[in-house]
Amino acid sequence: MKLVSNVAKLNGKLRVPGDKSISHRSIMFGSLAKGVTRVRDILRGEDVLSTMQVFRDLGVTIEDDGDVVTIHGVGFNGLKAPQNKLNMGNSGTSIRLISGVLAGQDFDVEMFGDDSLSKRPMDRVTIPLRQMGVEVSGQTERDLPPLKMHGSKHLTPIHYQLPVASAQVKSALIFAALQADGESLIIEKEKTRNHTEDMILQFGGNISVDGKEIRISGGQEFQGQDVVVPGDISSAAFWLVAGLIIPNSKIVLENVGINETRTGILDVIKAMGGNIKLSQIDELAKSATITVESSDLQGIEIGGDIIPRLIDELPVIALLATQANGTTIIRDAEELKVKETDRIQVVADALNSMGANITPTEDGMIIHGKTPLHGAEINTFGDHRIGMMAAIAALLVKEGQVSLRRAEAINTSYPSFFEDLKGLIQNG
Ligand code: SPQ
Repeated sequence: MKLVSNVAKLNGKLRVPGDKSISHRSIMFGSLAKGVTRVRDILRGEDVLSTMQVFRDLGVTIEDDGDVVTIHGVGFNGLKAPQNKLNMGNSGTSIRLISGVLAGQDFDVEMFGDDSLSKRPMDRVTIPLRQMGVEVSGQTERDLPPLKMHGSKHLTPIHYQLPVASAQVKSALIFAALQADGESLIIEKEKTRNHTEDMILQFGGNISVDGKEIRISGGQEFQGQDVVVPGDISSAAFWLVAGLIIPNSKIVLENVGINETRTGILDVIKAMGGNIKLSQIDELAKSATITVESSDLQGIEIGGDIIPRLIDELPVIALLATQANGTTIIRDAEELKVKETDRIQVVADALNSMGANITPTEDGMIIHGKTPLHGAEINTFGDHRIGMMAAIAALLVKEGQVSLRRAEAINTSYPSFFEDLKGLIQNG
């Protein structure tokens, strides 16, 4: 696919699609609750559709009239053994969180995914789940998918210190702990996105969170709820960066989720001197309107406990840094290596092939700023965030053409990405 380049400015107002993490979890909690759950503004990206299909395969009735998704919950005891292997597509969130759900089910399942998911380590969830009494096996010593699993109705509660900062591992263990015989203690390495914990409370359950320590008791029941999904800050990130780096631009993003475990990118933009404003802040819905304008930016150091708060935004933050004054150093982000691609290497290769000056490191990148970008052929390797980062980078290009291979990966999290881009260019 040929990407649009050399745009004069971007201008306009838009609403990004619903938050992917919250959309997945709304289907999971809706299925595990008793009664009906109605979800508005859900993301209809391929990852979330995978989660929806898996719960249908597990015997849950889920209807979608194009506006509201209605889930007829069956409770933890109402899931049925699937007739087929469960297809998780490209979605790490689906396979890891659903492993936690199925840990408490006394039937055989097999879970598989696409070429990218088949390279991602599942041992981070299988090791603690085995300790709880689950039979599970994957490929190689890292337990790559496909995973074969047989859960148990008598799971042992777990006391577990997470060796990685991962909301997916935490959430998988919370789902398993909810079905265990007693209280579990899960201790995070760093605080990560807390949508699972928030949703337990929203669905009428109990969970105690004290800093990085999470206590959760088994045998809880949830009641169906009405859920409204805010816009995804990880999708908004592409427009935030575009508005900052394309001259004479102003972009207004309405109804963006601003849960504090996800807003690291806003802190980074402020620290770099970006012109960014929040308005219409809704404390209850944890959402706001965010406005950005083109800015003169300064390189900074990004590391430590902010990393989990912006982990998915680092590819586009790297692009931002190529246009800042001075050098930006990203560290403590080794988790990027086990995403849909090795995002340290793939981001550095893609942007360097366009003329950037990025040195990949073991746990991040060193990015020298103020580098003009030129045309190149970029491959997403099946990673949606690489595709969208390349499409924003292309907007700056004055010489040559940027073409994108495997652009369809973008449908994973943002099917209307190119329509939204067109709107901002036409108003620009
Ligand atoms: O679902 P998937 O493929 O793992 O999605 C990604 C993404 O970029 O969309 C990561 F590649 O987001 C993860 C995120 O990195 C979604 C997520 C969640 O919803 O719990 C948590 C993070 O992953 P992790 O491994 O840090 O727990």
